Parts: sequence; C-alpha cells; structure tokens
Amino acid sequence: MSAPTTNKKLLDWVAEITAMCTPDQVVWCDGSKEEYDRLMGEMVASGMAIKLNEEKRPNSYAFNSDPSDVARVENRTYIASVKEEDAGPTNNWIDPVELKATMSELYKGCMKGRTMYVIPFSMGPIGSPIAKNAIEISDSPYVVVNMHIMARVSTEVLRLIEKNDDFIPCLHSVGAPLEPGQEDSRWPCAPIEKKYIAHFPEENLIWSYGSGYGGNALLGKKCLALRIASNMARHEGWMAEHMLILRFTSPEGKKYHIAAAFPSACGKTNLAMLQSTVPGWKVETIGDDIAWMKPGPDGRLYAINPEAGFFGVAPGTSEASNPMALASCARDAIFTNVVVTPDLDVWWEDMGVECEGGTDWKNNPWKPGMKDKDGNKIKGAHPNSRFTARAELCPVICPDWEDPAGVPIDIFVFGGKRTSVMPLVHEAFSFEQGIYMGATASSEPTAAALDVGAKLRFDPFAMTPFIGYHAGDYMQHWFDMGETLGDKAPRCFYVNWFRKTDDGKWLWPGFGENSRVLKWMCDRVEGKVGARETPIGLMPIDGELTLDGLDIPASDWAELMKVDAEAFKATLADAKDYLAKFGAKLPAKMKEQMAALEKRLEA
Ligand code: GTP
Ligand code: SPV
Ligand code: MN
Repeated sequence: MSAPTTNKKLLDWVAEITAMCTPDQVVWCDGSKEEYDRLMGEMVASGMAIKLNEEKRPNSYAFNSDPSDVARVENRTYIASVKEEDAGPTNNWIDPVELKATMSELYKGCMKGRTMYVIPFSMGPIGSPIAKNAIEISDSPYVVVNMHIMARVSTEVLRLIEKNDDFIPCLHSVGAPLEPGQEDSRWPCAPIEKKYIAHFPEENLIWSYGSGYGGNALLGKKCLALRIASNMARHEGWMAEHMLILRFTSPEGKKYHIAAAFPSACGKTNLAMLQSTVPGWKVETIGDDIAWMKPGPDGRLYAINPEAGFFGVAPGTSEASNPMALASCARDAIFTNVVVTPDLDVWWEDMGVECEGGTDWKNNPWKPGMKDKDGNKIKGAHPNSRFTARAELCPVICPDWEDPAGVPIDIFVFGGKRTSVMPLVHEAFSFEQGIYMGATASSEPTAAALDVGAKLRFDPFAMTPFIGYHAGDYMQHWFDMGETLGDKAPRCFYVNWFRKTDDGKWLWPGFGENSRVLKWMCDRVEGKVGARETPIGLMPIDGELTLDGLDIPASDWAELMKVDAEAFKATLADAKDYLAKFGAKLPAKMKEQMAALEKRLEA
C-alpha cells in the first residue's frame, strides 16, 4: 500500500518502525466506516470479536481480553524524562536511553506475522487551535476500531501534518510476534514483566509494549491527552486534567459549566450524564474523562473535551444509575470483558436486568450465582469491563461539545471514594484552598488499575497516574494558573458520594440525586444561599441543600455533614507525610494552606 502522505518526518518514522518491528504488512488507516467494518469482519472471522445481535445491539461487538490484561498497569508505566528529578516522586522513572534500548530489543521483530496499522488521529476537533495531531502505530486491530470511536481518526489529519510538519508519535505493540503457521491467541499480549507504557516528555513521544487494554493501548487517551499533554500544558500556560465536563442549566436558562476530577472508577461518567432530580434543572454532557483548559480572551478558563467517545466502566451501569450511558451504547458500541448472553446481547453485574447466563469475560459458560471452588461468587463481567461508545450517541450530549472555543468553567469539583470521614460536600474558602483540597484528595482503590494496593491513597487532582512530570511542579502550575485567572478562577468544591454506614449501606443515594449538590454549588455561586464555616471549608446550612422527596433519616444527614476534627487531624498528618516526599518542590503555598488548616482544626 502506498503511503497517503509525502511528509518526510512521518514517512521516516513509519519506515524506522517498520524496519524495527518487521510487520508482514503496513496499512494506513483512514477512519472510514468501510475500514471499521472490514476490521471487525476480520476479527469476527479470527474469533477475536463476537458480533452481537443486530436487532438488539446494532453494529456492536464484544471482546474478551486475556485474563492477565484487564486494566492499566501503573507499576509498568514510566515517565522517562532526561533527568530523574523531573519525573518526581509519583512516577516510575528509567533513564530514556536505557529504556529505549530495552524496549527496542523487545520491539525488534515484534510485529512478525501481523499487520502494522498507521492511525492518524486528532485529540480535539480536527484543525482547531487547541487540538493535537498524532499518529498511533499499532499491531492491534482492536486498537484501531476503538480509536475510531475514542479519537478523531481521519486522513484530514495527514493533510494537516503535511502542512505543519507536526505530530505526536505514539508507538504500540501487543508484543506477541507470530511464527509462520503459529495460531494467534484470541487476545495477544505480553507477560507483565515485559509490559512497558513509556513516555519521553522532552520528545513528546510515547512507546507502549505488551498490553492491548484501555489506557495502556489507546494511546490518545491517558498517554497523550493526560501525561504528554499535562507536560506541554505546563510549559504553554494551560491545563490537561482528568476531569469530566458538564453543563448544568437552571429553569431560567442560566448555564453553569462544571469540571470534576474524581479518580478512575469514582463516578465521572455517571456525573457527566446525570439525570437531574431537581425540578427544571438539566445536565448536558461535554466530556466524561479528560478536560483541556485554557484562559480565554475574557480571562475565564475555557474547557474542551479532547476525546470523541466514552470508554466507560460497564458494571453498575443500569437504567436506574446511568440511563444515558446505556443509551450511548445501544448501537455502534464495543464491549470488552462483559457477559455475552445466548441471544448475543451483553450483560454485567448491576445492570438492573435479569440474566439467565451466557459466556463470561473469561470465555467460560456462566450462570448467575455460580461459585468457584472456594465458595466465592464468580462474576460474569470483569469489574473493569468497559463499553466504548460514540459521544454523539449520548442523548444528552451538549450541542456545544465540539465547539473549539470550549465552555467557560464556573465550578471545579474534587473528590474520591471515601467510605468514612469525608463529608458529602464542602466548599473552599478561596481558590488557593481549593488547590489544597484537590492536591490532598484521597481515594480508596478501584478496579481501574491492576496494581495500586488495597489502602487509601492520596491522589492529587485524580491525576497521580497521569501527571507527566514532577507532581510538585504540577501543584505549582495550579497556583500559577490561579494567579493568571485571579477573580475569574472557578469556585472550588469537594464532594464524596461514597459514605457508608457501619453496616455497609450507602449513606447518600448518589447518581441522579447528586444534582441536589450541584444545585447547591450553583446557588453558592449566585450568592443565593449562605454557608456554615467549618475548619475544612464552607458547608450547607440545614435546609438549603434541598432534600425534598428524599427519605434520608436525620441521623444519616448529620453523619453526611459531620466534620470530625480528630479524623481530619489524622488525615492532615498523613498528608504531611505524603507531601514530604515532594521535598523542595512542594509549593510554599501548599505549606501555607496546611498551616492554616492545622490552625483551624486546633481552634
Ligand atoms: P474511569 O472511566 O475509570 O475514569 O471512571 P469514572 O470516574 O468515569 O467512574 P464511573 O462513573 O464509571 O463510576 C464507577 C463506579 O462508581 C460505577 O460502578 C458506578 O456505578 C459507581 N458510582 C458512580 N456514581 C456513583 C454515586 O453517586 N454513588 C455510588 N454509590 N456509586 C456511584
Ligand atoms: C481510567 O482508568 O481512568 C480510565 C480507563 O478512564 S483507561 O482508559 O484504561 O485509562
Ligand atoms: Mn478515567
């Protein structure tokens, strides 16, 4: 196939990778429906994909990954900056020369027996000033079809590269060469010790080896749009954040734009599409995972969603919890690691419908209630099973979601999953205290990464696994952005939807009911409601966060609104320990905020 570009830089790079990886053939992708259908057809024929029931789930497919390759691998993810200190204490680091040598050895001949796809894509609307052009080279057809949905794959991108000679190179291989005659596995990948998700920030270069799953392999997402972009953003005066973006419109038609940072599998997709239970208020989705934000001509902060689809957590997604996500994957969708039912539809735990059984994510016959030999229930879908859905199919997608100018952010929300201590909502006294809240956010572990341990972890701005440089410099960048924005900076809040009673029940109904909390935030912005001062921040005055129609016992509400000074003193001590490893890079303003909080907790 002749190359559809004359750009020397691109041709040289593709030639270099071809020589290193020695694929059987090279295919330049164009992002067309024909290409999508052809690859899906090939994957159905090879047994990698299952075509779902055309009547129930038009144009949709299911995949099962290898049981070892089911989520991001943070222990195998590297920021290979030239200087170790530039990667900082939250990232794994290997000298870039050494890492390239190691990985080049692995890449040598790694695409033998496979096709190498060259995927031109844009993060952000093609050609818009904030968008980034990139090329992913991958030997996984599964990656190609997912990129079709998650990014803007198009030959238009090649034309732009032709003009401006600028693209971000992203190299990916599943790391499973095929000998002549060797039968391929359903989900080729390499063992964990050979997996590397590598970033070379000085070169804006991404090299990923050995995994075919999610953020490890769809390189536009976490690798480019967060790790590489966060590093570019810091030098260029903007922000790349792990945030959903939504528009919340009042009955009077006033629009508020909210960006919220919660760690992986802590509720971004759900909040981004929530069905408001506050009469007259409605949510429209702009993005569910990543926000790129830049000060606009009026001095406010404008956000775009660089992605084109949702790579959403399947389990727990139901008509009751997130009907808009279900509608988004009603057709044209890809499902990974869910149950496939005998009538060729999909199912997962807490989908809210009965399932008689089917084939589980490990490709075994499965029935609900089945137990393993130790008596533990066998899940049909993996906890990190995902749907890949086109954003434009979301019934509440905001009409302005692709506006290259973005939307002006009024409110930042930080949070995490805490079953104890952290109240339902509190507001920062100032933007700088808001930064402190974001920087010391903590969360209990989820299934979105394989290897984060079982304990509560600090997860600044939900960005721990995604900051492409030193986390101390990253915090300083937040303070610098605060200075730039001045009194136009968004108001900052901290929420926790995940408080539990001692016997393990949710204290707060969550999901659509979270709109009550968003409404309170907007009322605060408008100065319509007051607030109660507590040592940690400003909290709702009883009766001003509407609970009409909810059946929440007064004792539960008191628990949700409680500020336990002793518990917060303990958290502060933990935060101090955690931040100590930032050394001289810990911003002075963080220390000021810590001292002020300590004083308020003592008073
Ligand atoms: P990533 O895609 O990994 O970044 O995750 P995310 O932050 O988008 O998380 P998502 O919205 O997919 O939610 C993850 C899990 O949290 C799902 O199982 C949801 O059902 C559950 N969840 C989301 N919102 C709420 C809530 O308000 N209350 C409770 N109890 N659970 C929630
Ligand atoms: C996350 O883990 O935050 C995700 C899923 O959004 S992945 O694309 O695998 O990173
Ligand atoms: Mn995410």
